[in-house]
Amino acid sequence: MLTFCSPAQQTHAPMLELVNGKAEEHAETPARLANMLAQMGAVREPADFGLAAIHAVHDPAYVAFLQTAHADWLAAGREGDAIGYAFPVRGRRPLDLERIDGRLGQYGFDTVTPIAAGTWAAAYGAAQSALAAVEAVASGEARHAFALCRPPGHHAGADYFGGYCYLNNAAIAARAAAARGLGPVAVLDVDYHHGNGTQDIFREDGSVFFASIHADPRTDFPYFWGHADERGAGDGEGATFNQPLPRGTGWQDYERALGKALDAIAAFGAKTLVVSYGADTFADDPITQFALTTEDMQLMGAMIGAAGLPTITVMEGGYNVAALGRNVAAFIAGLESA
Ligand code: SP5
Ligand code: ZN
Repeated sequence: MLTFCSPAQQTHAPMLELVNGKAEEHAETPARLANMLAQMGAVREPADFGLAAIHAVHDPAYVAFLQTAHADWLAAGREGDAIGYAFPVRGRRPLDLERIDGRLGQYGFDTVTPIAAGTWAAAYGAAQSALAAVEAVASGEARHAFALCRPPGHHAGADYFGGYCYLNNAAIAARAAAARGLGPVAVLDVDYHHGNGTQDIFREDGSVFFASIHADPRTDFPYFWGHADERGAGDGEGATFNQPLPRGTGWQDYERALGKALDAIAAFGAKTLVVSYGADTFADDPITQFALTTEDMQLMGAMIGAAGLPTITVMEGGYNVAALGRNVAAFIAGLESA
């Protein structure tokens, strides 16, 4: 598998996340990527494709906020990572705030996504890895390409960060792929958590299909998105397909849902598939509650490969660090076996 990763991606090292009333060690660590790289053969460094493809998805004011947020935090006399503590409820008017705490609240939706000194450089590098994977497929160099993105992206919207995500690598890849003539594009999100950012970005865009299989938001993060009745809006009505599954779901039920997602993607007429792959569906993941095995990751990859579409896979979650590389390798082996 042609695989991309930027060294800049390791400069993001958030210290803590505020969760369940406690400050805990952050789950999205540089060790995750190190473990994946140890299981991967040669990995290529992406070229720099610039900001244009990022601005095709994200509000430039939000991108500018990300670029300076940590420096603004330090300038306000703080130390460590930037974390907001005041968030506007839905429907509050957008304000052009100056104070870093107001800006963190305006652009963020949780307390588990700190902005550290290296966050912007890493998020930018991850987006470039996703764009390099698109370019490899668009140029005909590869049928399948994999971007070892970190930080992940699928919880980030056009103008917000959250869920350990800052730039939406899958959405950036999907838009870039369409612009390179690879459309119609479908995004298949198999991370344990709902890809709320991707859904929001394409909610009213009927040219990109979004299918997600995830833990029921009634019990799991991100809570406010991912319910089965969210089906898109306007021109995008019917181009969003959510399948929330209960905690404890194993391969048998997962496979059925994946079959339905792939059927819907075929019915949409997708020519290219962007996969948001999270290994946090793994039974022994420390922060989630599905029951897939490493062998199931291979079956998942094989089913996706059997859809017969060129794929651009971007890495999302997966927090069992010791098993992460093995799970990714199994998924890739399955994808390539089809
Ligand atoms: C990309 C992705 O998988 N994001 C997931 C974000 C979910 N975070 C919610 C908080 C979960 C509890 N964190 C446990 C902390 C362990 N130190
Ligand atoms: Zn996840």
